[in-house]
Amino acid sequence: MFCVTNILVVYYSNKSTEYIVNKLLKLILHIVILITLLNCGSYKSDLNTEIVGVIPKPVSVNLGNNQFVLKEDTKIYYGNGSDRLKFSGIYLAEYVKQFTGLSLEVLPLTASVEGGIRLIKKNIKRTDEGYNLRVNENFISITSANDSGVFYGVQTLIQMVTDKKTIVSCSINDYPRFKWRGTMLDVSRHFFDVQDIKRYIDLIALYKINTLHLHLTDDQGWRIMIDSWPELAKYGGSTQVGGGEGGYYTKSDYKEIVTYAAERFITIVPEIDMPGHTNAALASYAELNPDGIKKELYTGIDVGFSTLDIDKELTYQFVDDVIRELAEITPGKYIHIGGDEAIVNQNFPGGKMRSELRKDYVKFINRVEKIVNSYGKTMIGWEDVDRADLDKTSILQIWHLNAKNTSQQVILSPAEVTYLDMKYNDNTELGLSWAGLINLEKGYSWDPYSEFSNINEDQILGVEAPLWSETLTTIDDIEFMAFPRLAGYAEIGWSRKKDRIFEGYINRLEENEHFLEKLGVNFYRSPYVNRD
Ligand code: TNX
Repeated sequence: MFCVTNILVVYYSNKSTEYIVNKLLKLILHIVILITLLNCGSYKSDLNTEIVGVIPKPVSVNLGNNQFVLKEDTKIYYGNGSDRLKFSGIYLAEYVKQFTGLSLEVLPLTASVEGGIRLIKKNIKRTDEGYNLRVNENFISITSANDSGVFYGVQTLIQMVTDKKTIVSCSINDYPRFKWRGTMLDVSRHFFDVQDIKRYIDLIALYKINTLHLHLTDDQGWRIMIDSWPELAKYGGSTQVGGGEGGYYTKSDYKEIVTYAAERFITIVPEIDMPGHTNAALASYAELNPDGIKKELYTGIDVGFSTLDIDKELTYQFVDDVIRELAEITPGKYIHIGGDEAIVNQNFPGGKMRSELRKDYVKFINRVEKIVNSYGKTMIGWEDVDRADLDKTSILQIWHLNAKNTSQQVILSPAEVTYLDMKYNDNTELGLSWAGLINLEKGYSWDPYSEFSNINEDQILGVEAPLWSETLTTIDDIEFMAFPRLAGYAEIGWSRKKDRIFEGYINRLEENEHFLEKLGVNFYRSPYVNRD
């Protein structure tokens, strides 16, 4: 300002003092107005999404100054005669019914239609899962190039309805940052039945999560029927942590889960953990054991004591049978083979030492990868499998913040910030704390690119938050540990880095808690959220 004054003084030196002071005052006034306008602009755009209260935060929200009012005779129209759009229409109608009591009819869209809520698939600029949502006083429209985008637009609208019959007029353009937006559920340490899994799928779909990784086998239980090795599920699935009755999915249960998820644009990624974490299999078949003796079933929570016999040909026959049968009932392109914590013991049963194990481990993973590929699937393994000579298609699931360089594609699940089984604080009764406590701020305030700057951005497929179930026995327990943190991980996966501000997220969460309440979710009430 001092500089500007000097220049002006020189410029106007031949004018009267009064004239100069007037000019100066005007200039200052203009500058003040300009700064105020600029500030208002950025504040307003952030406020817009907070008013709308949607999680994950949409890319852009412009609010209008009227509203659409839902009435008993409001219709939902689906375009293109498409069953998938019809499904999205019915989905929306069910939530509107639950929240407002209104029963909206779902009908095909025709040229003569006026008003209503319209779900339309057509060529728009974006070709991914993005969508446009327009609300004005006459109609609501959701448009996308893909069925999935229409479904995501519907999820946004569902969050905007909650219990209101009026929806603020707005124009939302939205699209995801990452392709992989996932969560994992451990159904081995404790078994959760098909109903529980469906409930979890419904909840994660609302936050635009598109991948559910099921950790189907571990030391404590084998949870999927494999016809050629039936004792795996029948005996190996007959208990769980603490000694409960356990359980397993029949193939038809599994297919039901896969279909239910696919309708909601969620891919199921099945995991068979090997060569470690295999006690349930070793207890079911003596011949899988290095010493040929059946193990006892295990109901504790230790890790790192079990292994398949890497030297036996029968082991590879076993792996082939399991992967083949699983691939047959898994339409998604991925099979997760675990591979974690396989060489944690100094002494391998049979007396081999660690260095030799390392070679054995590499040999094992190399063969398993070929088996997975032979059934047309892409292999995923926990980061430990990077020791093998992996094919370039195989994907690593990173579970530590300080991950090494790799040339594979990666999914990020760093335990220190994404493990949903870590306690919120010292008083959280459920959960573990080996990777630290994870409160809402810690879980939210990290970014994939900055945190993993040693990995190229184009190698990062996305983010997945795992929920291990050593301490969880019911769907209520699952909900308590997953929500609201999972909403934050969904936002890390969907929203742009520059739009993610913790305070803004907490403001939206305040609104979103009403939504979770309406859905009867047993979510954790974090002290970050204002509930006055
Ligand atoms: C680590 S992360 C595990 C699991 C445990 C979990 C408990 C990883 C690949 N393995 O076996 O259940 O910690 O938080």
